[in-house]
Amino acid sequence: MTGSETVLAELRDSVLHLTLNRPDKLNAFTEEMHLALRAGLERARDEDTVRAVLLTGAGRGFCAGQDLGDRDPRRGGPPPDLGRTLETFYNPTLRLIRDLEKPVVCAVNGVAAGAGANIALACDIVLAARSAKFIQSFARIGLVPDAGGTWSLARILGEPRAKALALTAEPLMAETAADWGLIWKAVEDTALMTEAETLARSLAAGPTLGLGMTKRLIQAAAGNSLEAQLDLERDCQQIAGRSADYAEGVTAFLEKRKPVFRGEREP
Ligand code: LHQ
Repeated sequence: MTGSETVLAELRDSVLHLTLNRPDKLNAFTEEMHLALRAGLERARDEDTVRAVLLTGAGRGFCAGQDLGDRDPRRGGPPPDLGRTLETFYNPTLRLIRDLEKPVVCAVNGVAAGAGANIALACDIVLAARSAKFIQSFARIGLVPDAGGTWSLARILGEPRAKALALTAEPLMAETAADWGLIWKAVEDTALMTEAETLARSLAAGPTLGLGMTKRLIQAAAGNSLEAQLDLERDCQQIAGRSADYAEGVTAFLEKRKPVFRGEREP
């Protein structure tokens, strides 16, 4: 196990497990924690031995967003520059998750509030414990949703549900989030980690180059015309078709056996 105490990092079966670890504060973000999570994601980006990421939280919560004790207004002084906080701490993390060409599984083990909810929603496959809830809590404290929340909520849910969640800050239970297509699925609390680990392990044993480009393609789709997307699919497939994992996948199919993918990042 490596990483600062506020984010635990452990590589097992090619899956980098990143666990937000301030359970007594429902894993609310401090600056130290931001940097530790970023270091974990950069490791996932840079090390070929990492072929998938599993993000979760320690204790009864997933993440309660920014640590509100960090900027106690009762201490006085000039108001904080939260735009700078976002640019310095949150936005790099969001970009790392989205740009990482490896699958990122998120196991939402309990409440996910504020930026904590939106970091979860930025991940590629989100599983949540049935008891978990997602709260766009920003309206309760006079802020706007951040960490990509307005982007993902509007895109995934459409304006009516996105606006209602953000304007009311009402909790959304995991099962409804799954019914609405906001997450992949809600699972029994006791089954969450086993199911998330099995999924992450199986993705980590997959054709990493192809999976990474699949993620890139799907993310590009909303901003592309059909023409542009067809071009991008062609270019990615050309690369995938030259990979050792493609040759192995076809050979294994013809030999009626399970493929053994090596997950090389270059064809
Ligand atoms: C917390 C927190 C927390 C500190 C629970 N901070 N201690 C970006 C740019 C820069 C600045 C501003 O923000 C942002 C993005 C954001 O994320 S803004 C949104 C920030 N988050 C929130 O507003 C959520 C605040 N938390 C809550 O509403 C509740 O704690 C929820 C609904 C998450 C959970 O409620 P409960 O299950 O009833 O737990 P609790 O409230 O009793 O919390 C347990 C402990 O965790 C407690 O500490 P204590 O020492 O009293 O036991 C809380 O104070 C602490 N905690 N969230 N964000």
